Formats: sequence, structure tokens, C-alpha cells
Amino acid sequence: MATKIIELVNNGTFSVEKKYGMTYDEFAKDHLFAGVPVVIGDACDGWAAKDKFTPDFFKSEYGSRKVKVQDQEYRLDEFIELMERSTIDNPAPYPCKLQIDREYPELLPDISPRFKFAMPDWSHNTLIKPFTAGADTYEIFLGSPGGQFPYVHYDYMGLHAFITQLYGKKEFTVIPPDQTPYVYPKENNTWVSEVPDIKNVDLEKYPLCANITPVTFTVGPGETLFIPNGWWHTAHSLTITLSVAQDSLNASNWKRFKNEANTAVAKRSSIIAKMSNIYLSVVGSILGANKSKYKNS
Ligand SMILES: O=C(O)CCC(=O)C(=O)O
Ligand SMILES: [Fe+2]
Repeated sequence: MATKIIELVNNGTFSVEKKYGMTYDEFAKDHLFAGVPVVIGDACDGWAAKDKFTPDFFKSEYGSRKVKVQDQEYRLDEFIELMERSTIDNPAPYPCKLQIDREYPELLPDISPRFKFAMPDWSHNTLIKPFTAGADTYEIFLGSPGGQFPYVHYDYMGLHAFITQLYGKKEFTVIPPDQTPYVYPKENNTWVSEVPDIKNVDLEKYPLCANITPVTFTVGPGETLFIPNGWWHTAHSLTITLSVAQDSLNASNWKRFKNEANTAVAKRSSIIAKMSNIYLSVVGSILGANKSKYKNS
């Protein structure tokens, strides 16, 4: 069956498409190694979570669990009730994140099998773990109307992101990596932009933002947004939402991962950074980082 392609948005500089029936080969060439975002319409078709993961399910099954949202602790059922009362003008705090692998491991089978598109994934490999242990790589996001992700960023350590919308609609805004000089990366957290609201920029304060060409589009239930490493992004919920976010690391983003891992280590010690560079070169060749049949474009 041929891949079905729908153009979601096109600003003349780049477009974002939604695709169904994509083969791994197409995804690898046109998105993973090309560094092009895409909404995959059917990646989670085999997941039990598709019907099971609703705000009501979490309220009834896990209501007494504690969650911390924007530094405040809530019972999960109370937080979901707050989400239900949320309005665009007075949104509940966001993001409310549940760590699936650490806190809800019994739910992992519901989000299995891992998509072919997110494979291979080295971010959980024991050789890599020392570098990614601090990254949250398997999360549920609960949002409500008006809930806005607090900053524009690209994902830590050069990891790719797969965000699967299982309930409700979320609007994403993305900006390509080559526009990084115009988004005012923070000096100490270079993956976070200083600009508070990328869709309503104060051009007097941030004049370089006049050069950015963001696109905004909506992701709905059953759809997975692939955000390649280095793409700046942010999101806000249009309705009550539940999404599952996963990261991936493989030959396509190895170079970027290695650079970012070395930079993070170099902040602590230049000698350890040299050792980490050698270590990651060896690990890269063990994992086959330079042997992929696909090439970055
Ligand atoms: O779904 C969202 O709100 C965006 C999440 C995100 O980009 C992240 O956690 O890195
Ligand atoms: Fe992100």
C-alpha cells in the first residue's frame, strides 16, 4: 500500500506532513536522517493505551498517587479535576508529567510494541546510561485547555522525540535548527530559548526573531509527532490532553548526542571531557554509529 500523505502546514520555507502506511525505509530517508519532522498517523495502532489511557482511567486507577506540577504537589485525582475545570484564560498548571518507566512500569506493555520508527534506541543502553540517566525518556503528559509548555526548546542531549497524542488535541509550533541564531538560546541552557512567547514575540526586545519562520499545527488522538533533534518546539493544549513522549538515540543523531554529552561533561572538567570523548568514540563503534546504511543530509 502506498504511503498516504496529507500536508498539514506550509509556510513557504518548510512544510509538515501527516503520513500513514510509511515504511521504515521511507521514514529513515525522508525524516530520521534528513532531520524533517512528520506526524505519523498510525504509529501507535498496536497499543492498548490507545483506548485505555484517558484522564478518567488515571483518575480512577491512580487517583491517590502524588504528582508535582510546577513545584506544587497534588493528588492525581485532584489535579485531573483541576484540569477539568481549566479554561483558556485560567489554565491548570502544565506540564503534569508521569514517568512511566520509573513510576508506572506496569503500564509499559500498554505502550508496546515500541514503534519501528523509534528503533534502534540506544538511550537506554547500559553503555549510554551514564549520560542519559538524567533525561526523562518515557513520559505521560496531562494537559488542559490553554496549558502551555513553559518554554521553546529542543530536546536535551540531541535526542529525537516521538510525542504520541492519545487523548484530545495539542497544538505544536516548530522552528528548524538552522534558525537557532535567531531564537536567543540561554547561555547556560543552550537548548532553551529566552523568548517567552514565540508566537507573539516582542521584536524590540528580541529583534533577531524577525528572521524565524515557525509553523504551528495540531496533533490529534492516535497521531505521533516526530521531532528530530535540534528542532526548536513548544506546545499547548486545545482540549484536555494526554500524550506519551519517548526519545530515541541511534546513528541518525549520534554525532549531535556525542557533542552535547561532551559539552555537558566539559562544564565539570576538561580532562573528564577528553576521556568521555574517547569513551563515546569506542561506544559509537561498538553500537555501529558510523555504519548505518542511511546518511544524514
Ligand atoms: O507535549 C508537550 O507539551 C511538549 C513536551 C516536550 O517538548 C518535552 O517534554 O520535551
Ligand atoms: Fe521537547
